[in-house]
Amino acid sequence: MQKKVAAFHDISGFGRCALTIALPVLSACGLYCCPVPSAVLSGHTAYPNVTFRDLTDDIDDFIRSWNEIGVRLDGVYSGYLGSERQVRQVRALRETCGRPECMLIVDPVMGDNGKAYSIVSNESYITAVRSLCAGADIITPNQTECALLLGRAPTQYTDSRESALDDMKRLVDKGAKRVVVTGMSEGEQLGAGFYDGVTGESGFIFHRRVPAYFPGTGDLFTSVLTGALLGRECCTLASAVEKAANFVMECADYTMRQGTPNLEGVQFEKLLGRLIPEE
Ligand code: PXL
Repeated sequence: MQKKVAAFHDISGFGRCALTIALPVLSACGLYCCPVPSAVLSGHTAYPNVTFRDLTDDIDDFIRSWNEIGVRLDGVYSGYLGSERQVRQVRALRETCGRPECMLIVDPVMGDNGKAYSIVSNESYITAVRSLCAGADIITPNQTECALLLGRAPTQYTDSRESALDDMKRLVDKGAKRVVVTGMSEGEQLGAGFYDGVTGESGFIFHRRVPAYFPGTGDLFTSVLTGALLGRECCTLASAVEKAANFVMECADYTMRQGTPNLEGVQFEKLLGRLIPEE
């Protein structure tokens, strides 16, 4: 049976991120991706003066309608959330429309490169995201978000494996079952660490650093990770992290060679075929 995963993210008209990445990527991985649009923007927030329409008021009815239709989900994957109430709606979606084994994958989108996004303007938003992460099967913070989740300043992180593993264990102690930390640097390499609080397995995956910054790579990473874990070939956390990290690196490398503006995000379209599972 094909698995169904709800993608609870915004839709931004320009600049690849959120739903414009999650939908094609999860489909390529063979999943039926059902979007829950948290907000509609004209572009992602790295562009100036974008329009933003918050859809929080629609989501309770959206969930009620899915329940009536009989939607039963194998996964709920949340990313950029436009309001504190939406953080609670993610949990309500899983409780209402999830199968008992429904996997909750939370990307606690709150910032990058030591800076918090403007949505993280108050402590109660961070508190709500922490509580969502505490009930998640997998969380995928970058280093900045990891610091915010643990109550530190967004700049307070180091790239040492020891401190990253320590942070991941602390996030598991707070309730998340598995943690993947992205955006780690090691010499000339970039990579991710993972800690599985269920099996105790941990590790780090590093690859060549593409010397450019593109928005939306966190969304691409977690979409591929979700697709790998819930897709037909259903792999281990280590191999899912490796697949996601390599795919993001390949897309960034391809985009740099094409020379398109970094703010448009990475060109993943022509590489999507690599994600399609064999029949
Ligand atoms: O990539 C995360 C993201 C998602 N959605 C919106 C964003 C961002 C990051 O800036 O602005 C609207």
